[in-house]
Amino acid sequence: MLNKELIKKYVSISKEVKEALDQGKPVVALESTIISHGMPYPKNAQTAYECERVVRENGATPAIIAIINGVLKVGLTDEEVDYLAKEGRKVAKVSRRDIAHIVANKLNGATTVASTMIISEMVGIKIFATGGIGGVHRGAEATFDISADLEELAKTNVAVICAGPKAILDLPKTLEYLETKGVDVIGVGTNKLPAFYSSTSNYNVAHRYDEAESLAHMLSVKWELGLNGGVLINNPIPKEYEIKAEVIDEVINKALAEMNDLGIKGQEVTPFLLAKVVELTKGASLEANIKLVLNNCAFAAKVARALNKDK
Ligand code: PSU
Ligand code: MN
Repeated sequence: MLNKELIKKYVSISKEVKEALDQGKPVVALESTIISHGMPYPKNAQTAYECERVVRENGATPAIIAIINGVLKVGLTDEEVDYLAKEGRKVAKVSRRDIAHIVANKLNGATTVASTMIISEMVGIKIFATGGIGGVHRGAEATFDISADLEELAKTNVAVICAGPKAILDLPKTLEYLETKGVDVIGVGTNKLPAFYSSTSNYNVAHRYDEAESLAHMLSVKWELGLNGGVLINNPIPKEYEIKAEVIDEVINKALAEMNDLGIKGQEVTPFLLAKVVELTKGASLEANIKLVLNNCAFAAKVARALNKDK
């Protein structure tokens, strides 16, 4: 955590989140790249509000994180959410490497999983819900495209609840990377790694947990033992909303081929592929994405509550 002086200097925590943190109540962090770069307007704004509602409904306080005019914001106003949603991909996508630049120059930025974890840790938030994380991209042996999210999971003490790495990535390579870095990969109610749009895949998670309570207890033990780093908690999309692997794989292969033809690289890769998959599925992937994020928000709130009780 940052000390009080530095929090004052760089961070602005909303009244609701500050009260919850001061009183030791459960808080769930939410990222903002998913708003600006992960979904189109106006579904992105609606989904952000829904996420906040679902976290509250499940007994925790939501804290959407972003950088506004160079200030690290924890808990956004509706106007700030609307701004990030409307501006979309014009807002800078901020990962670890970009934070100092955006803050020093008083700019705006949407935070990725990596930077949302960093800012969560600065203020003492342990639980973070999102849709999907970045990982090792297909073809990484040639491009070296490995998301900074994985490195962050290796060192920052925040548990990330997602629906699994999506099939735009190389799943087995992502798992190998996480294993090397000492990141536990949990399946919620499953031994198989969920694959974002699909509830399952052919790959095994490291450990399975069926309840928020036992999972929260494991997190307490990990951090009490000084085993720094995050945990990747993979919560499968509910079956009624999933898109079968065979269907989504074909779409992803088309999107990847188009990406390679256009020569898209670096930070643009993930937003391009997400938007392309939405277009090719005529919006079906977006609906699945929204459902799985809300499902993760509900589970994250339960884990945050259980973690507070376990202390
Ligand atoms: N996966 C999704 N939706 C998203 C992202 C990933 O299903 O919006 C975003 C997250 O913010 C994640 C980032 O941290 O993309 C990863 O980008 P990159 O692969 O460039 O590290
Ligand atoms: Mn990348």
